[in-house]
Amino acid sequence: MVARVGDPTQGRSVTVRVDTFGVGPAAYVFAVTLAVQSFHMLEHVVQVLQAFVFHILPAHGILGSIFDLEWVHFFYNTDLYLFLILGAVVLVLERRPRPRAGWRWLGASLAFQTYHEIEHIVKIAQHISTGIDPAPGILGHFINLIWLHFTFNLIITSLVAIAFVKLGLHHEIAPVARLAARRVLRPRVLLPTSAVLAAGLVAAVAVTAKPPPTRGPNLGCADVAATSGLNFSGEYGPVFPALDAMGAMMQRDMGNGAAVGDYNGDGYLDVVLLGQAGRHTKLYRNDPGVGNGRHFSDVTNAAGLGAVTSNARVAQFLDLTGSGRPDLVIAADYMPGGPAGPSQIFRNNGDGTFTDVTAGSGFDPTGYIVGGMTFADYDGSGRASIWLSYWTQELAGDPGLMRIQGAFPGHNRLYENLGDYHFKDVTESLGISEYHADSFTAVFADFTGDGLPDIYQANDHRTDRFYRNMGGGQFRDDTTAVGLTRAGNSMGVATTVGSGGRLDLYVTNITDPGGTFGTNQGNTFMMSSQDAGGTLHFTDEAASHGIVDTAWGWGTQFVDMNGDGAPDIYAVQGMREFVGNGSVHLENATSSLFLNDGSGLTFKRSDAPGCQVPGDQRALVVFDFNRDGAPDLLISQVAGPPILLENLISGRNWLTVAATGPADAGINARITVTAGGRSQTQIILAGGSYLAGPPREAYFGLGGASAATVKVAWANGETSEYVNVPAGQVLQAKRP
Ligand SMILES: [Ca+2]
Ligand SMILES: [Ca+2]
Ligand SMILES: [Ca+2]
Ligand SMILES: [Ca+2]
Repeated sequence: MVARVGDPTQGRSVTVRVDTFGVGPAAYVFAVTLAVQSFHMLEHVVQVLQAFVFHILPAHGILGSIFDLEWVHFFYNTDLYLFLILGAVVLVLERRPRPRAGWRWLGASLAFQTYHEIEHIVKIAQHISTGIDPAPGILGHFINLIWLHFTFNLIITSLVAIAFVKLGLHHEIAPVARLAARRVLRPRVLLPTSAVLAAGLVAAVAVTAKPPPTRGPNLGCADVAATSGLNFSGEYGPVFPALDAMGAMMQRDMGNGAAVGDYNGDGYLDVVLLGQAGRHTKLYRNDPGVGNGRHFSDVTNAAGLGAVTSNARVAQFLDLTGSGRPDLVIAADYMPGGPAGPSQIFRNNGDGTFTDVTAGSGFDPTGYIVGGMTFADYDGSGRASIWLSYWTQELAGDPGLMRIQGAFPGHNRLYENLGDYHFKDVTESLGISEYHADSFTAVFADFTGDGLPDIYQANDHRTDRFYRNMGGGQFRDDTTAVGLTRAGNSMGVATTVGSGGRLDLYVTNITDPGGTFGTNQGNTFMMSSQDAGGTLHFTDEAASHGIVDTAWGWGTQFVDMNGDGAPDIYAVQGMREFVGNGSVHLENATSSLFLNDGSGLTFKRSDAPGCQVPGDQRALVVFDFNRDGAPDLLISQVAGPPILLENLISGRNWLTVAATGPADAGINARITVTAGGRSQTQIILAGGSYLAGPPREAYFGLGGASAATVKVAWANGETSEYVNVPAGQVLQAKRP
């Protein structure tokens, strides 16, 4: 029907197409707008329920569980914006009299939604350029994003609804609505419609309310630290008396690590958790538990470790002398006259006890804060030497200087292992200047492919450094040559074997989009390449892989959590005392699990129940504590208990390869497992992550394959091969 309508006071009229009920297009546009926005509002109710009732973070709403959440937000809001503009245009074209109040409410809706749209344009730009999810937009720097989204949408929904009514459009649409209601409310329509809606709601709830993690075919994690006997409480201890308030906070909060190794040779990995000054470092023996479970027994005193009350930062189980038994090396913050004892070396006596052999060993590091400890046979002696790194509170921007005087004493050191528990500080003869800045984790492995382990040193406030092993006990600072130019906040380091068999690095940093803390440059994924002349080069590709943001990141490791043969990434986070209420992003952060899409090009944050957990986390050690093949995660916390995330996935095929041999010959062994037409390579490190003492074994998910071929290229150049190795076991690869 075509009707002539118009404003009689203007003395003119226009033609508007209205339908049989006399309803103009504007009314339909606004009705559809409100319907879509009502669903949008429901999404935000679901998101609030997920976050604050079910404690699922990041809360994804309904469509966000299927699509990229940032794009879902962006499209919803852009749709709403376009609908509102369209509605306003159609209203103008209709030139029918509308109450002024209606136009005012419509104006308010448009103004508010314009700002809302600006926020989402900023958010999507942040998301695209940095990969941050959720990107904070503008106000998200200051207010919890979930409540912000909810409030914005509540306001805009209300404004549009009021405008709809004030414009009188609800009167126009009422006859259609009544007719529709009469048709729909008939039993033969109503019943199936209700059934469909109810099914939809149930489906939405099923998506939202994830069941608690249970053992089964889908990935899930459960913290079993307390129930498995790891009754450790990481408590604050006294700090060095001379420290100012900031220095004291740093020393309290940099974290205390964890180490894993089978000290008693029963095939199960035992755990050392490190304490602060005056608090006990503890050894937990991995014993049989109820059923097929495991139980950690505190054997600290029985093992002769009861007197370890240093401010112990990082430890490793390591066979220093070739006895065939892992000794224990503990690096501690230490200065003569300080509140606690020095770093220590404990000989494994082979009867379940350790003896302190530090005195006269030459292992006498002083300084604080110990930021990392790693081992490698750098000089072909057949023994693993010790690289120690120190964080010295050097905050001034001064990248040109090699020698920098920080507020704390200490500099990075190399202790050569002379055998028989004797060491020599050879730092000054390495050919690289003593580096004195803010060093954290180091990786001591062969990056260049010449068989000589090099050193990648992650640094806070300055560029990471790369020391190339030139042979003959000499290193060369190739930092600039390999392209390390960024001064960020590097802390933890994970390694993976990338293209060409070279090591790539994932380095955790501080990501705080509000800019309050750290440089906010995000994590780096340093992909290595090598030119024809063998020159190594690193390029950061974190953004394109979707792995920039793990909040205030610390320990990290590549680990195939879902057993599909593609290495995933786990990273822990925290800095609670220092952050306080200063950053919504950091306060709400959890640990991160990024699942590999199988190509290695894209990682997507996992929403597997129980696998991403809150806390004030520091060290991460990956190990299979219960020998079901699925790697589990040990996480130390500051001023809190450890977390032991048991990997609950079952029904997958796994193979564990333990690399052993005289004097921990497995360090830097390159293990390649081929199964089902797919090859995976891992390198055994004695270091990496952050404040971590990892076991000398690697965990391989075999997907559907039931057997594998295993090749081991040992650090000394020898090789071993094992064919037709059935899945579901620990292969003890021993260097010949
Ligand atoms: Ca054991
Ligand atoms: Ca090398
Ligand atoms: Ca995987
Ligand atoms: Ca396990």
